[in-house]
Amino acid sequence: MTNQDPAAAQAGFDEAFRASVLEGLTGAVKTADPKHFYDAEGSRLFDRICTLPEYYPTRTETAILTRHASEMARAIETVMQRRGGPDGARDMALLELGAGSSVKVRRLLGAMPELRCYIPLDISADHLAASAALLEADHPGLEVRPVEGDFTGALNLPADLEDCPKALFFPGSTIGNFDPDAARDLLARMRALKGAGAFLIGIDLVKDADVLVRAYDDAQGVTAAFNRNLLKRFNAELGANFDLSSFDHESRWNAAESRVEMHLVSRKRQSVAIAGQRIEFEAGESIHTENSYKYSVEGFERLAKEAGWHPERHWSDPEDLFAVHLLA
Ligand code: AVI
Repeated sequence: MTNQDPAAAQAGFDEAFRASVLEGLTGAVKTADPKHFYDAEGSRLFDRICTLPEYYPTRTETAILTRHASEMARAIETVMQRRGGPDGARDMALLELGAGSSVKVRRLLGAMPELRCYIPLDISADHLAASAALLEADHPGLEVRPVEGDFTGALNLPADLEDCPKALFFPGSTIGNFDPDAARDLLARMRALKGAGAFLIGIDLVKDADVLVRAYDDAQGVTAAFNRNLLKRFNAELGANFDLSSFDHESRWNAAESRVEMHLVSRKRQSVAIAGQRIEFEAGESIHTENSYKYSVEGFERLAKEAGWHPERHWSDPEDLFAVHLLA
C-alpha cells in the first residue's frame, strides 16, 4: 500500500480509502473491503436490512437474548466469580464490541441490576454519545463509559478501565464477516485482554442454502442497494464513473467455505475510471464484496478453543437459526 500519493491528495481523495479500494480492484480476483459499506447511507441501509423479513439474524438473536437474559446474566456472573472471586463479578464492567446504538445490550442490562459499568465501544462517536445518555437515564446506578475505537485494532481503553474485570459482549454475528483465521485472531486478542473473563458472542448457524441466500438478497432490494452503495461511494469519493445499473447484486452460498458471499457482477465488458486509473471488467466478472461465515455450534466451539477460550454453554432458538455462545 502507498503511504501518500500527492496526486490523490491533491484530488481530495482519502488516501487510506483510495489505496484500499484500488488494492481490492486491481487484484487477480476483484474484491472490496466490507468495512467500506458503512458510510452514513450504508449504515442506514444496514439498519433497514436488520428489519427485513428475510434477514432472520437480528430478530432471532434479539429473541434469544430476551428469552434467556436472566440465565445469561447468572452464567456470566458465575464465570466472573470463578475467575476473580466475589470481586470478579461485583466489580466487573460489561464491554460491548461494535456497540452501535446499544439496542441488544438492553436485554442483558435489564437482567444485571448490580452491574456498575457498561463500556460501549464503537467507531462512530455519534452513535455512542446519544445512546449513552439514554442508557444512564434508564439504568440509574449504571455508569456508561463510551469508548470510540475499532475492535480490529488496539482497544485503547481509558487507564482506569484497563485492569478491571470484564465480561465481553459481541452480538450480531459480526465475527462472521472475518475469515476463520482473522476470527480466531480476534478471539485470541480478546482472550488476552486484561481482565477479560467471560465472552458472550452471537454466531449465525449453518442452515438451508435457500434461507441463507435470501437473507442476503431480499425481495425489496434493500441488500442490493446496500451492496451497490459501495459503487456510489467510489463515484462520490474517488471520482469513479461506475454505472450502477450495469452491476447485478448476487448472493451465493459457498458450501465448501461455509459462507454466504455477496458479489457485484458486471453485466457486460466495460472499463471504469477510478482515482486516475482504469479497471477493466469482463461480462460476468464480479467484485467480491463480502463474506458472511456460518458455523455449526461445534465448529464455532472448536474455533473458540483454538483461540484459548473454554466454551461454557450456548443458547439458540427453536429453529436453530442462530446461537449465542458463552465462552470463559
Ligand atoms: C454485519 N454483518 C454481521 C452482516 C452479515 O449478516 O454478515 C452484514 C450484512 N451484509 C448483508 N446483509 C447483512
